[in-house]
Amino acid sequence: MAHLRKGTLLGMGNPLLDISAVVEPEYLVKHNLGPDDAILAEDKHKEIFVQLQEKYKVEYIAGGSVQNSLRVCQWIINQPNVAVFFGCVGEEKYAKILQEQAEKDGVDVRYQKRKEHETGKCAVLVTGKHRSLIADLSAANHFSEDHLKIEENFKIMTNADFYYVSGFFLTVSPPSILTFAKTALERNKPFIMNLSAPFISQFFKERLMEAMPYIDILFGNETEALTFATEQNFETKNLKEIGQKMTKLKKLNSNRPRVVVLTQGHNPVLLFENDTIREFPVLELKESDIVDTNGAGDAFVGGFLAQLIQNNSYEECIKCGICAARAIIKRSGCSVGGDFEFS
Ligand code: 26A
Repeated sequence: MAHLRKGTLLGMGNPLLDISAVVEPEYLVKHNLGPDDAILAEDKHKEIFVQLQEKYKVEYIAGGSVQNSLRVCQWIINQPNVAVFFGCVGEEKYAKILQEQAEKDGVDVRYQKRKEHETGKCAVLVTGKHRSLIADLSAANHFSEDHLKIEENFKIMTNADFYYVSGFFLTVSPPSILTFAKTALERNKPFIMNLSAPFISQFFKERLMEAMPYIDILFGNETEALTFATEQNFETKNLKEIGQKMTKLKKLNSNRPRVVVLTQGHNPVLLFENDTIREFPVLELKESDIVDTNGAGDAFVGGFLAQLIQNNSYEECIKCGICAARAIIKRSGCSVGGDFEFS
């Protein structure tokens, strides 16, 4: 593999500690949760965090969508500090655990720290192949744009070649996202985003559409794409039409077309570029190989980015994304380690 420069890829998002447990489907019903939700915790969800730790066998795993993707990307390229991460944590032991984990996996972590807030956490309720995510952002929600103005961070930001932010982060700091987006545009570098969850397209629509003209590469899964289409009055439920319409939304950097990548579980991944649609098959995993699907989407992005930052073709990016997602589904949460086999 070619040598990659440190700081090539810069990501920004919510660093979260995942508290994961297998629960019975009735537990989801009781709390009015869907099997594949990804939501922000409200007061009524606070008891879930207590109950999980008291009544279930929990695992504590480094999480947070963008941080997961960067850890997977680092795992694949296997050269430390090519990916840098910005996000906000507290100052207790959970912040240390997250930082140590991400650094062990090779990510150059540059956290903003807020000692008056706890590090964010995410309840991961696993039922069979499904996982329901309830995020209590806490410190992550207090990320501020000041972090990007610190000289060292500013240097990192103005030297990166690829910029990646989750849609989730639209709930936290839209000004920071726009700063990333504008920096990418000025420097003619790809600005990459993820729809992250249906609630982003529903309840953070204006913020999402403010970022949209800057987006060079957009990721989403089928439910996120369908929700986006409904919210934008696309008047179609056909994923192929939706993806094409997404590529045609206003775009500021005319040097390259917007590329849209839509995943749909074990159905083919769709790649939209100019007026072409390409489909990439996904081999369904054996039931017995599935541990949990927590982090599968993030791993897909991590695998994709690992090839993209080496300037490999989109075909290669998607194949590596599929391979990374498969590997993560066979493990608990988004945990990396050992050799990555790209076949
Ligand atoms: C703002 N929200 C809801 C979130 C998240 C999130 N990461 C950032 N912001 N909700 C869940 N996650 C993370 O998604 C991963 C699985 O894709 C979880 O921490 C989990 O590791």
